[in-house]
Amino acid sequence: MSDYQRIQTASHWGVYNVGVKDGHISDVSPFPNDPAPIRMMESLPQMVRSPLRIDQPYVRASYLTRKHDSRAMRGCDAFVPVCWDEALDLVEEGLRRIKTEYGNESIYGGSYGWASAGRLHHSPSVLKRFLGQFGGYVDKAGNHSFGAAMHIAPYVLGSSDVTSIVVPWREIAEHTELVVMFGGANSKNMQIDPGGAVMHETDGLLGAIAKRQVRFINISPSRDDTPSQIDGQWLPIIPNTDTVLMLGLAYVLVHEGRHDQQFVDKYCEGFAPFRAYLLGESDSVPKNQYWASKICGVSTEAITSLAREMATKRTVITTAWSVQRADHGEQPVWMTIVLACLLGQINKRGGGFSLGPGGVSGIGIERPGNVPRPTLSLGRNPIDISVPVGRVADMLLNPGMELNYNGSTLRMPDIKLIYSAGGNPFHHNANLNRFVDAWRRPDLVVVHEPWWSPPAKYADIVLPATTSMERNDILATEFQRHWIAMCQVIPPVAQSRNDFDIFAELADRLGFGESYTEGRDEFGWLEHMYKGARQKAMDVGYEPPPFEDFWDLGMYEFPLSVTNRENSLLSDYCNDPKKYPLKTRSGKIEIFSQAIAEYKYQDCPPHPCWLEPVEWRNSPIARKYPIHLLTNQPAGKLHSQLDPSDLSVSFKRKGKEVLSISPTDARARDINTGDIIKVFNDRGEFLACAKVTDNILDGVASIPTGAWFDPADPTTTGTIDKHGNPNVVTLDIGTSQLAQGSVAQTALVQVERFDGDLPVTAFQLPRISHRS
Ligand SMILES: Nc1nc2c(c(=O)[nH]1)N[C@H]1C(S)=C(S)[C@@H](COP(=O)(O)OP(=O)(O)OC[C@H]3O[C@@H](n4cnc5c(=O)[nH]c(N)nc54)[C@H](O)[C@@H]3O)O[C@H]1N2
Ligand SMILES: Nc1nc2c(c(=O)[nH]1)N[C@H]1C(S)=C(S)[C@@H](COP(=O)(O)OP(=O)(O)OC[C@H]3O[C@@H](n4cnc5c(=O)[nH]c(N)nc54)[C@H](O)[C@@H]3O)O[C@H]1N2
Ligand SMILES: [Mo]
Repeated sequence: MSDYQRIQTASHWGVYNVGVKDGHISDVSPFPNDPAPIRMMESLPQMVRSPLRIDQPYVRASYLTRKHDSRAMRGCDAFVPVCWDEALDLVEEGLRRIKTEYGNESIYGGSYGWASAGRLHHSPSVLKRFLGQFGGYVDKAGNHSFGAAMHIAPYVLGSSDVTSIVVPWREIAEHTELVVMFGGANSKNMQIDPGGAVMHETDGLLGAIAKRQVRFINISPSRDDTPSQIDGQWLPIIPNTDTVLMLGLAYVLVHEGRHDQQFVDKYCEGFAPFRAYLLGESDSVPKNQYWASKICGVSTEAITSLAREMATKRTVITTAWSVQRADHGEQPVWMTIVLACLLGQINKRGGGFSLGPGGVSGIGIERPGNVPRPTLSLGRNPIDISVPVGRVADMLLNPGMELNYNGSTLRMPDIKLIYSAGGNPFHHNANLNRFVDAWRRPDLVVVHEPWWSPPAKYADIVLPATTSMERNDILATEFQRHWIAMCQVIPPVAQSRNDFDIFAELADRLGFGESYTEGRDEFGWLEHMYKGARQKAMDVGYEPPPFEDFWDLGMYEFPLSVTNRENSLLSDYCNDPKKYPLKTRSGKIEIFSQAIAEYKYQDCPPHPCWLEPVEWRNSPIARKYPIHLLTNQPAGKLHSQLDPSDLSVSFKRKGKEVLSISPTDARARDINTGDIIKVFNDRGEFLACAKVTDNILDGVASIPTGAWFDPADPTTTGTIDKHGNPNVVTLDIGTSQLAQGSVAQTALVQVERFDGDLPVTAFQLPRISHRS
């Protein structure tokens, strides 16, 4: 008799059922309610028993004998298998010593990363709960996704919640005539949601939009950024010059008197100094269509006619997060808002602006309001230091350095211990060769990972973590209207343990086990978290069932009818600006910010401006490195997660990531589709496989991120990456002193054909050495 069960679990890329027969995964099927399930759901069931799973704790060989004197060996050493007790002894000893000698401000627990879905077993959260109770840790500030937007928006709109300030797709389907997309809205990105996509609804909504023949203009260096359902117009633009095009459009509107002066007078602060800049009264440079065209590469006719069309049609302006992930990334965000104000449609249905629609699945989807989430309390962090996520290498390399950041000065702490769980620093950080040097500075690096991914290989002590399929949890995210029961599908693989339980044992050893667990086990916590959220939900009129019923049913769907959320921040303000002033200094939308003026930042002036990026087509260094490299999100995986899965590998060629390059640029370099190529600048070099396509602008190349870091010779820094990890060439400066955001999309490179091949070894196990 065979025993078969179907068990529901979930991931960032969807809810799915796993068939388990005689203890083995036999099949995977999508969540029946999901209108457009995606293939990525097959990848985790496939990877869960991969030979790359870390089967037990390991310690870097020379750490065992020489401790931190051997830190330069991080990433190139063998690993010694040890039992859990010995591994935890070493972690405990390291934590105690470093706390005693250097204090908690020497512990970095910022651990950026998407980890996996689920509210209890979210590894960066359990890490923070643990380190907070241990006396505190240095945290991260901002994010890689929309770091510039979330820092500039409070000054302009009085809120950092940029993901909520969008015109819903349904409203676009019903009311909008024209969508002007800076950076497009690439369908591949709508597969996932942070914490879990449940309903992939954008597909259907974009289908409805396509039927109504709303006009879409994709302003991007890449034609592929038009959503797949939409037959849009491609208006190619030179990377990092979106602000220029927006200024050119604004100029035409103002110069021709087509802007909405009444809207500006009523709702905006500080138009006069911006107008003087726009018209060239303050610097003798009118930002007209002729000026703009020369810089951004869009013709003067196209700029003029687009501005006129925008003024006559119900228009939504959208700006992808990628556009602000660039030097001076605050400016295109600010300028998007100003341009929408000039059109005066923010208070009209189907008009206005969106920051990052389509960045993930749930953005722009109607959601009920006030949906609470079951959460694990992080507790207090007694150390009040947070370092911007893109400045981690600066922190590790330059303790004591002073960094101007958002109106204050941050003194970089002296980090002795990095504790990382749920992120891949060798994916999310830029300028990886410099980052590897930085990572080799602290005394101790502890990593929890399910797989032998780059962070595991670059650790001193590696503790094997379970995946979401090996534990019980609850999916609840801000972008979806469901709570989903995530049920354990299989027992923990090999000796892996839940991150939560690893920290519970460490807390016990360190004397605060009771306060860390509060006496609860996994189901105790799930029930506790659920009950707290259920009470909040009932207080505002929802009726989620008691925990046992929820778990049996497997889900609760919040009805849309209770309090449907519209673009509430701006609609409330526009309906009644006196009653609902914005939380900006003036209470209005700020075209000029006195607060920013007081900072006197050259790289972030008090109104939106064109500031040249450090690297772009017209920089002096473009003579040596003439290709602007764009590094977008991968279609077949989430960042670096599941990179070895069949789906992810199917997007590679010759085992390497695929770089798109224009026919003109390819011809000049004698490159054909399928050739192995070398991409390089002064920061580093990587191999990729070429795809020659006229979907990309001349002078631009594009490669998806996520290839596991694979340096040819890890014993030194700076050797060629064999796999196509573009972060060996990206730049690790901040967008400006204001946001200090990441600038991944600002990088110039040269591309040439590479004769021969260096096979990828990123998916091999590290060297394992056994003690005699
Ligand atoms: N060049 C360039 N670089 C970029 C970007 C770009 O546009 N260009 N984009 C940036 C952006 S927006 C982001 S958000 C970042 C993303 O960067 P990250 O979020 O760091 O990337 P992930 O690959 O999702 O890393 C998650 C890691 O957690 C591990 N993991 C998964 N589940 C668990 C678990 O339960 N427990 C533990 N302990 N570990 C787990 C996975 O194996 C994986 O190694 O990358 C950034 N990097
Ligand atoms: N499948 C999948 N989906 C994902 C992710 C993933 O890893 N895999 N990651 C998720 C995460 S964490 C995030 S933050 C979002 C990111 O969402 P986005 O930032 O919107 O996504 P990207 O793919 O980085 O960039 C979108 C496009 O912007 C264009 N672009 C780049 N630079 C410029 C520029 O200067 N000007 C203009 N006009 N266009 C430019 C590029 O052609 C690129 O294809 O995606 C999310 N979605
Ligand atoms: Mo992101």
